[in-house]
Order: sequence, then structure tokens, then C-alpha cells
Amino acid sequence: MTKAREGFRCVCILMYLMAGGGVSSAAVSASEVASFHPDDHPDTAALVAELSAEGLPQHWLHDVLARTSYRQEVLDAMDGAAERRLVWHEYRNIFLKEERIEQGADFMRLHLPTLERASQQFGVPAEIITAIIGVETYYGRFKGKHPVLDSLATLGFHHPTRGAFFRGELAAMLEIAFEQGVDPTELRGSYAGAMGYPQFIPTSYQAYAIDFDKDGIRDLWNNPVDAIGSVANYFAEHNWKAGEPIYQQAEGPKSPPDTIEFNQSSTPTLTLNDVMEVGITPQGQGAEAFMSDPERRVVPLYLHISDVEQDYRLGGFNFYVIMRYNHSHLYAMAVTELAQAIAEKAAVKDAGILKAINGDDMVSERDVQ
Ligand SMILES: [Ca+2]
Repeated sequence: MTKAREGFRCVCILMYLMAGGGVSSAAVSASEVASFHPDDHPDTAALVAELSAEGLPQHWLHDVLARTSYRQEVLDAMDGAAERRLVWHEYRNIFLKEERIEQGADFMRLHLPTLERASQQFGVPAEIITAIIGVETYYGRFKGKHPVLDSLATLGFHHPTRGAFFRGELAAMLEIAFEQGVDPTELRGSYAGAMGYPQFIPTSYQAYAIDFDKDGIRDLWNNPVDAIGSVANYFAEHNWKAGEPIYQQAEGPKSPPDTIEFNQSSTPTLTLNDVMEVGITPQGQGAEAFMSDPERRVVPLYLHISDVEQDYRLGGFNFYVIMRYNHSHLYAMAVTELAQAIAEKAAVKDAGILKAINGDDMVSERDVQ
């Protein structure tokens, strides 16, 4: 899987939030887009030939693509999404709302045995898995309403610059649908083709989805158990390091040094020593442990915590791994902070239940916060 493919994995919700007012860059005539029917459309005919050579039934492909529709709004939404850039405190406000934290704690409690099994098997904390599903789809509540087949065909054959990428996703989606025995015309997701609880794009679905409840189907559309296992597997396959810190608070010069780059989603090359040399040092809880490995790779972060204040942080390798899910330091930080908040909230709720069961107030909320 290429970085480009991964990078597009799941920006759907943010795109949705940012969309609006986009100007279409793909001027497409009505006659050109009237149909994706393979009898009328050389590109879909070529796709049918390609996939049937790989073993998918030709009549099935032909029938599916004959029922596929062009959707201009998908191209418009893609344009709109690229136009705005949020800073950290704006982005944080979208995802760190009390209701999302509460529901994350509920999701964790509801699926605790599954989350613990995934955490043990893959080394990824339960709250990180929960937060990913919380950021992507509000714990499965909003999995996207766009017909994925229409979206991917529209983007695959009409996106001005990324057609080849989306054509690959369309092919992968058809393969998955056939393999899982579902009708591709029924599948819903983001307008960029991300599907199910964890919003995997089809090539990620193929590569990383697992059948975590062993019922014979890799079902990320409707099965939270498979979704939990698949998110954990995705991180494990991207070399999540169990027990390693995700990020560390830091302090540094009033203005960020211009000799190093901040907020990068590429493979980290700087070591902790490198950033300490330009005056950025770990501070606060965990600083000592973080500094125990001066050669550790770090992602230097410089974040707007308000309109006028900035904060230094140092992402560790696991911060980079979260950015393999979505190539954005804001996304990775939101997932991390949401995970922390969910874990704290779940602990509070557990304490409340213990108190109710035990009939005493040995455990106060203050104790577990
Ligand atoms: Ca399953």
C-alpha cells in the first residue's frame, strides 16, 4: 500500500465538516456522465475486463456498474474540503466535546471484553481504539450516507488529479463486496469511499480488516467487534510500540526555531537530542521517562492552544503511527486527547458503579481523575 493511498484513508468526517462553498474543478459534460454502463463507457468496460480476468464474474460486474450513477456533489465536496485549514484549538473543539467523551466511555464499557482482547493481542490501548472509532463515526452512529459505488466511480473516472487512486479504490471495493457477498450498490460511506465503523477505504479494508469474532465475515459495516479488532490490527501492522508514550509536553523558545520543521506527518527523522539542541525540552509528567532515550525519534509539534497562545509538544513514534491512519498531526492529537478523556471518564463511571454496588463512598471521583 502506498502512502498516498493511506493518506486518503479517512479524512471523510473532517471533509464533511469543512465542506461547503466548494467550486467544481471538474468540468464534465452531461453526455459524458450520463451513465457508467459498461456498454457506453469505455473506462468501466476496461474495469470489467480487468476484474473479470482476476476471477470476478463478468455478468455481476456488468450488472453492478450498469446501476452506478455519476454524482457531481462528490467532486464539489472534494474541492471544498481542501480549502480550509484549522488550527489546533479549533480542531480540538470539534472532537473533544463532552458528549463524545461520555459516549466513548459508554462504548468502552459496552465492548470492554473485546477491547481488552484486542489490546492484549495487538498492544494498542483500548481507549485509543475507542477514540479512533469515536472521531471517525461517533462510535458507529454516522458511518456515511453516500453510495460508495457512485462516489468511487465518479472520483475514479472524473477526478481531475486523483482518478487513478480512486479507480484503484473502486476496484478494491468491488472485490470486497463480492468476497463478502454484499451488494455494492447498497454500501454507504463517506463521499471519498471510506466505510464502516472505522472508515476504512477499500484498499485498507482489504489489507487490514480482520474477522475478530470469527463468524467467517470481515464486517466493518455493522459489526463493532470486527471493527475493534481491525483498528488494532491496522496500528499493529503500522508498528505500534506497546507501552511507548504517544507524546510529551515540552517547553521551548518564544518563537519556534526555524532550523527544524514542526507538525510534519512524514517519517520522523529528528531525535530527542536534535530538538533539545535547539532548545525544546520535555517537561511535566513523564518528562524523565521520555528523556531516558535521547535517541528516540520525535515529531516536533507547535500548536495553537488559543488564538494567541502556542504550545510545544513532542510526538513519539506512536504519534507517527496514528498519523498513518490519517496524515494529520491535528487528527493524531485529537485522537490522543479524546482517548485520555475517555479513559478518565470510564474510570469515573466504573468508580460510580463500584460505589453503588458496594454501598460506600470509598472511591470518590476525585480519586480516579
Ligand atoms: Ca466477523
